[in-house]
Amino acid sequence: MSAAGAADSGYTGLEGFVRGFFGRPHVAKRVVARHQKRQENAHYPSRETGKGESRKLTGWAVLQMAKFIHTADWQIGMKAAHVGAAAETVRAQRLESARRVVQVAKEQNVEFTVVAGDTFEDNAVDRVLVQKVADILGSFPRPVYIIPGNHDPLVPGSVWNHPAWKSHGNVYLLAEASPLEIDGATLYPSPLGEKHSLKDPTRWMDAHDSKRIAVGIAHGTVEGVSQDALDYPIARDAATRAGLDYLALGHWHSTAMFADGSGDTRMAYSGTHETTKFGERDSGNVLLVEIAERGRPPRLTQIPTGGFGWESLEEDIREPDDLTRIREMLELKADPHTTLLDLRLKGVLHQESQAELARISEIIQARFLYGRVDTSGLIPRPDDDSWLADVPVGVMREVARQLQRLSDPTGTDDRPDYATPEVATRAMLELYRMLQETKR
Ligand SMILES: [Mn+2]
Repeated sequence: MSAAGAADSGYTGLEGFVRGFFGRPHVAKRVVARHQKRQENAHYPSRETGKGESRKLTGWAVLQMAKFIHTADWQIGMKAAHVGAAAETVRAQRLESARRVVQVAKEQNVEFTVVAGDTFEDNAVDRVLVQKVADILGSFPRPVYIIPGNHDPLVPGSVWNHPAWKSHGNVYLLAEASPLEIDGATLYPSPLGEKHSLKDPTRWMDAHDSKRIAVGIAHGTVEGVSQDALDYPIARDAATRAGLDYLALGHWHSTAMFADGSGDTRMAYSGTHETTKFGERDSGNVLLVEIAERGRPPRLTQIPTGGFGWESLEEDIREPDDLTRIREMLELKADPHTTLLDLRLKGVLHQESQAELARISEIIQARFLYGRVDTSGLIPRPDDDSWLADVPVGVMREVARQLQRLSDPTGTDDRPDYATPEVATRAMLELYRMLQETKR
């Protein structure tokens, strides 16, 4: 692209002005072309330009690039039965975080927002929720582009047939797998029409000849993500293969970015905007996507939107002190009222620790949004040494007998330096725990 040429001379009016501003003729031409196109298309989703010449100039400058929020997997209407009495709060929070996504989009002053599938848990969700989601998306002053995912596929009677989607002029359901020119970019959406498929939803996308910024939107599983069965498989090089500047993905709940051979990241999962369960790492985010111009690698910024923290803790109990340490740690936790806790204890439970265990349970129930304590991995410490009689004869029995002898603080004969009564007692309890586990 040469900057000079016969066509560059004699600019007049708008084009000359823009050219002067940018100092780059090809950019000026593009900006003007887009501006004119916008004038021609009354239905074209347009940006608020504000008042005054300088605001308008800002608007033109922004036209060279695409800046948008990528979100997915809101799973509105999720039952959340796994968190018992907290389920209602957890469900409400998914809407609250959806409002936060719109807030982030406003704060970042993005051109548009993309929802890459599974906005709803399924097509049977309460229609009041459909209206609520439409209203939340409608509160964003610029376009929102949505594709149906495998949870809410585009089928007769789906959530997408609801009149709520006519409530707001800025919300666009992308129902066709074909390129769509929008302000500043061309979208390549891949709406889903069934729950499962072995087809790569990005296969049809081809933006190689496009002069405009090309953004794909798809829902499926990128090759290499662990899964039980193939489900809407997406090639790992899908974005590069299709000539896209960026491929916005949905389906997996953790934020994940996929770099191509040259180290540029042109495809990513935004992850769910609000964590859905324990063990879902790096979720509760949206991605801010900024593409400076066609061909340039996008700049991705992960922005947290989640309201609740889901913490999984697994703790080994060896001494009564261990439970005290855990209680103190829980008492110091910041924001327990927005934290869901999954505490798994394993090891040996000493008789004198019952009270501490009860305290832990009380603190969790009183302060945390939700908590569960799994004590099935705790084995009560034996009352006496009668269990030793059950130890299989042989090496095990010999080890148990030696440990029993060394755990007696009054016995001092031929004790190695490291084998203090405490160490021997711990080892004996460990042996006891292992034997109890093999009996289960
Ligand atoms: Mn999905």
